[in-house]
Amino acid sequence: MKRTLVTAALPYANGPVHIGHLAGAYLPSDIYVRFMRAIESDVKFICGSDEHGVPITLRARKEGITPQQVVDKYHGIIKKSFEDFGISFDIYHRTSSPVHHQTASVFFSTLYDKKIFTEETTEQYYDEEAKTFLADRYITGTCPNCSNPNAYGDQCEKCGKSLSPSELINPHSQLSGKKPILRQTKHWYLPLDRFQKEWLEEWIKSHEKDWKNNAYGQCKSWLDQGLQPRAVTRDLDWGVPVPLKEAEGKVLYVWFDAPIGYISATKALFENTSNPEGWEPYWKDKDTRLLHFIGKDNIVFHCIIFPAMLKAHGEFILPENIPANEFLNLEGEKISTSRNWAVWLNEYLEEFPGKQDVLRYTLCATAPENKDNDFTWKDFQARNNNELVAVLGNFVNRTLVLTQKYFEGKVPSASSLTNEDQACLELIKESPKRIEENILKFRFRDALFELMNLARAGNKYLADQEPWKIHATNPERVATILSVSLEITAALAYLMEPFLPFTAKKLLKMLNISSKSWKELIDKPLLTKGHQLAEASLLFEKIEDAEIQKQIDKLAVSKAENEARNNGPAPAKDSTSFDDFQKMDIRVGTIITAERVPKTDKLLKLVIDTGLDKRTVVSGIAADYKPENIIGQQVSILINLEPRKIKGIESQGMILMAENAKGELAFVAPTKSIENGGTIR
Ligand code: B3M
Ligand code: ZN
Repeated sequence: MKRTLVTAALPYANGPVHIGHLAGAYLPSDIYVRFMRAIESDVKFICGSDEHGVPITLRARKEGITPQQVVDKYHGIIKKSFEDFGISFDIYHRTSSPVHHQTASVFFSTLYDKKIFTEETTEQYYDEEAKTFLADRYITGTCPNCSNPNAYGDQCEKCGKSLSPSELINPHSQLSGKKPILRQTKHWYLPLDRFQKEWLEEWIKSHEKDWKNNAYGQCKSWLDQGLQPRAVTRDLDWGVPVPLKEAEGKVLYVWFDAPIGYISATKALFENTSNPEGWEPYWKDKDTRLLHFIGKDNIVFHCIIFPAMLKAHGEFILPENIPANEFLNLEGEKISTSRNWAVWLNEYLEEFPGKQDVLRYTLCATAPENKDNDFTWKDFQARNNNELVAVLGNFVNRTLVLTQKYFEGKVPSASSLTNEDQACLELIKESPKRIEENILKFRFRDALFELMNLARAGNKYLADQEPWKIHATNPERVATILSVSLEITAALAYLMEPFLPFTAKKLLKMLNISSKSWKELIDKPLLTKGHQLAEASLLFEKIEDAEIQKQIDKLAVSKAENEARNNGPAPAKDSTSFDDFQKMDIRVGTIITAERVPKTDKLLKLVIDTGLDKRTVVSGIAADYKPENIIGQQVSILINLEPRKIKGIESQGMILMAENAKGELAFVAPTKSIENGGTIR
């Protein structure tokens, strides 16, 4: 293989990253790349923040800041988490950068000039109040497939079906909450239907054997249903502007620009070097292997849509493989940002400082490679205590401490070798091959298992040979045993690097050696006789029950908070006396005039006939009711509330409203007509 370009999915810069992200795309790709570097293969590792798309603009609205402020904030947090966990990108770029805007814009123009796109004017949902079209997540409604009432315009997160806004039942705007109207707008489409017949179907079928089942299976089902033209532009104001005069106010669809982000990041990597064109072979030379590491929710974009774009463009190679992982659950439940059901990488490091490798180890050992998998804190603890501490750490520590004790930390020389000694030395030569074979097939769990197998073999060897028992009688044999153990230790230091880079560094330092190409591990001994080792310290520490319980309790709090927020009604208030209740004078009234209070979103000025008088009330119901629709509506009005000035208007009372958890309001009115002035008690 001449050259490899590895990409990891660009995370949306709308929140920090959690263990599901790490296990899905970033840890496997990092292990792969570190391995490639260890065998001295030409590899570049590309990632960056995906800074466009509706999730970002929605987040900005929610936090009351601009989209740029959102992406600046989260780009920094995400970048730091990746660095902290040793995810060794050659570049972590961002799609709000000028290089990216330019690259994406030119990419679109190239396809446009080649007359690839079809153009279509269709009716799209439009929010009259917010004066904007409602793309993707700006619109929600009921899923036609599973009846989930909170499906998005682009996807139902409950059943996973990909949707278009027009398929939603009872759609409403995320901006105003209103039912949107249909309005005409023109967009540009990638003719996937045409590509399917011309080459795409055949190309995907040619990968039946080498792609993982999830990627191949999802593609197959899309192809079986027949691909449809796909719009690559949107009516939004955040994104890469469509470079056409007639497309003012439109931007590229985020899934059109984001994968181009891989290209612009590769460009940026070479930008200020002596070889600014150096990026091109990584994207254009057919001897380059392009690999996209992703989570399963991104499969169609990387297996169908992006390859279609690359091929249509004409200058680029297509991906060779798309190693997609399934999902990682947490304590038996789907990881969820909105429910705060996650282990955030930044928070993990606060609670377990210096223990990046423990998480890397656990996530690799339980990686959701072929099916969804579960992360539990108990398993995390067990993997640390029973595997990292008791096997790997214990073996290394005993070897180093005994060498210090018996040989003043100098590597002793081996004399005649027993079968057991030889078996260990054989395994040292076998292990890199077995690890390599698994990594190249994207089987990272198996690769890690082979690494631990070597540690396990070393641990058993030492326990069986018991050098501490024969030191007085047979020092020569002890020298041999420790020299074999040290060879295993050195091999572990090199071989663990892709998986446990922080520990590898520590161990290399203790062994007083520097890292080495794996090619050199095969023939020569790794340590020379008489080599002086440095001071030893423990590689791993036991994690106590109390630390784990703290994490479990933290999740229990998230769960309780969610239940209170989502499912249950507000908790009951303290009791009140009947007398206090009797003090309130609540009457039936009728709205006789209604108008909006200028310069406010929510307020209406109402005049109510209370049967006793006609009085003015200012009420915060404008999001739910239009003034012209509520004239004549009977209401319940608290008439003896002290008058208050609201926006300069004296409000003489308060009308009663029912409210649900989403904040939607409804009048509380008699179910048959009662004269104005009737009492409510
Ligand atoms: N940002 C979706 C995601 O984070 C998207 C990936 C883009 S990769 C080009 O799942
Ligand atoms: Zn659904």
